[in-house]
Amino acid sequence: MSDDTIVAVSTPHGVGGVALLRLSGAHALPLALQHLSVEDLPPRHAVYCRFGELDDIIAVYYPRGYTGEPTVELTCHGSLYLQQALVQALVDGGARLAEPGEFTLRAFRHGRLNLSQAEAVADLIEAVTPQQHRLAVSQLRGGYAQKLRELRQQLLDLASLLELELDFSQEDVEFADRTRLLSLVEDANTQITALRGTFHLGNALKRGIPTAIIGRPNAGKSSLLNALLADDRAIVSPIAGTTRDTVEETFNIDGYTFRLIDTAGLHHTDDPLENMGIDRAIAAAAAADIVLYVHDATRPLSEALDDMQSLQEAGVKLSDKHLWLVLNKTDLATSSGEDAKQGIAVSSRTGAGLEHLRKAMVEAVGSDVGTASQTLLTNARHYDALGRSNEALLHVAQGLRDGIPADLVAIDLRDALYHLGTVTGEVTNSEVLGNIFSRFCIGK
Ligand SMILES: Nc1nc2c(ncn2[C@@H]2O[C@H](COP(=O)(O)OP(=O)(O)OP(=O)(O)O)[C@@H](O)[C@H]2O)c(=O)[nH]1
Ligand SMILES: [Mg+2]
Repeated sequence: MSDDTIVAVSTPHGVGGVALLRLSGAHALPLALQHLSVEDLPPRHAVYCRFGELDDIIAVYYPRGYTGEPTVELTCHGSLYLQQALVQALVDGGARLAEPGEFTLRAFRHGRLNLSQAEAVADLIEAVTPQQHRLAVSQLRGGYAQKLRELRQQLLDLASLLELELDFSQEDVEFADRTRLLSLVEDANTQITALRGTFHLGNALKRGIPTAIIGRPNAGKSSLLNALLADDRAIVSPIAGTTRDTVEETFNIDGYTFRLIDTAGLHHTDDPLENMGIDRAIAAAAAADIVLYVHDATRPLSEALDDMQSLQEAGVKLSDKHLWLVLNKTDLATSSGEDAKQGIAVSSRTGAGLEHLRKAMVEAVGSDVGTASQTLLTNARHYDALGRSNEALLHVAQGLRDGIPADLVAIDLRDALYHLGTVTGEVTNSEVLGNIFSRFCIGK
């Protein structure tokens, strides 16, 4: 591990009222003092002083800062010139420019954060909605990491007992209670499966709830997209078949992010290009959590019902989704009372009914979140690692039931422990660390 002292600007790149430079490492304090108009910096006190001839600044020294190392934070005026000049002066004095995420990497190496918490820091910085923020904070506060660590420890104890038996292989002893091991493995698997089950929702909340807008050509799908976004995002025209490819855009309502996907109109055609678009529309509906089926209210409702039927036949499980029939163009046609009961009546042109639709979308997600467990898995790397450990544990359980030799069971158990450990960072390798910390910006 390097004991370099690293430096970077931690505020966003650009001009600001002020900018914050962070200097971290064994020599942070003497390196900073080389340039400051004061003799010393008392720990954790804001000191107003001069940085060379460059600027009047505020300096704060932390014996154990965010990184777990001596850290000096310098707040200067926010011009790009000053930011550059201060960093350069510190580099000339012996500091090194920090790599992306290196401050957080050091925090992890010094045990200030576990790996899933370090990842949560990245999520926290990226959060733009209250929901994304809440998820990141829950992970940062420990979330499921603690639970996984306990689970891993119990399994680790049993793995050690199992491996001890191998040293006595001549003597036919069993240190590890097989019944207890099996029930622990099964319990671990249940917990891991439950946690993995929250990933779909967790990920949707983080990246935007996939919401497909489908329907016949000219029904007003693109108009609805534009109306919901309050933006001219997609081309709208009276020509049927205007939208050929899928058009995606995210927007936020009440703290939730939705990923709206406008699609090509569903109909039978020989045009290969149009058919490609229709295939994409069906795929979008299949992958969506919410499907808005847009129906032109001036047309017979049977068209919509036929389409739902075709979608089911194409393998889209509509029953798994929040599916709404959106009766559009109600400014032209007052749909019969019966029709209106079956769907949400809107007009993309006048905006009528859109508020009702937005509310329904938020309520649907809210109810999903309400029924989900407290901790939601939002991290694809964790999802993958837990899947691998799940698989290995299934082998362990099977092996125990079949009474296969301890050394074989131990191999699967070690495999499961390895993957569990990668989530919280008890097990690391440089590839995993590289992937995680390269997501950060410089200065974090
Ligand atoms: N009066 C009225 N016209 C609408 C409404 N919504 C859409 N239209 C019109 O209907 C026509 C088709 O609208 P689009 O949004 O392009 O329809 P689409 O479903 O995306 O059509 P394709 O991309 O061809 O599948 C346009 O001329 C729109 O102006 C509405 O609520 N009221
Ligand atoms: Mg369109």
